[in-house]
Amino acid sequence: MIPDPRVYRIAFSTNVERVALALAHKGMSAHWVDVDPGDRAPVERISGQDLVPVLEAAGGEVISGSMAIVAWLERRVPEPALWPAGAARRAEVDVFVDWFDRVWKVPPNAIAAERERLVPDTTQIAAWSADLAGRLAWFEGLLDGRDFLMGDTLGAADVCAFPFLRYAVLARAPDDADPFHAVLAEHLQVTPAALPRLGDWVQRVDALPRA
Ligand SMILES: N[C@@H](CCC(=O)N[C@@H](CS)C(=O)NCC(=O)O)C(=O)O
Repeated sequence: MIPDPRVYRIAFSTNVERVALALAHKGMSAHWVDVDPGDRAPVERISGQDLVPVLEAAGGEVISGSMAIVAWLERRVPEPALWPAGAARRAEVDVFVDWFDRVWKVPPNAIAAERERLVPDTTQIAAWSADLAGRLAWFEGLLDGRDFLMGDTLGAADVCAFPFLRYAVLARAPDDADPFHAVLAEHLQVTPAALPRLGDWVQRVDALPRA
């Protein structure tokens, strides 16, 4: 086991929740550093960029990017594993993570940005929303015959996707004013009858601990 790292966070952050889930899975905690969303100076000083999460290891190593942090944790604390054994299965999970961050996240980010414009393009928003709705069935498919997205136990794919897909099922915290989360809540609609496995998976992952 390694010493608990220092992790910079802001409240309600989806990407921070990935790290909190992964740390707890490894039986670890964190020395959390709460950052003022309006003053990213401490994050910039330590990592050279202004997004959270940022992990600072006991030895001084600094990692930014939530899934880079989760992969770093996996290398330092291999058990209990978050990636499956075997190069082919591990690569499948890496492909999922890359798709999620580079493709799945595009429409909700685009909708959030469009809503900031003076006159949002509602046709374009509807198209992005349809992309999101259409992809929900893929998660339902991934959960056919297993409890987690890429296997029978919590893995990196679940850690990656849950903090975003949770908004399809779980209510937002009353004091969560993040406009990106409002987009997720509005545009990810899961009726339990239509996507029952996805709904159950959200509840299953939500019941797990966070660091
Ligand atoms: N690719 C980065 C994205 C990090 C990111 O977007 N973090 C958000 C919080 S979830 C952030 O710091 N946003 C800036 C802000 O809210 O002002 C990761 O995976 O960690």
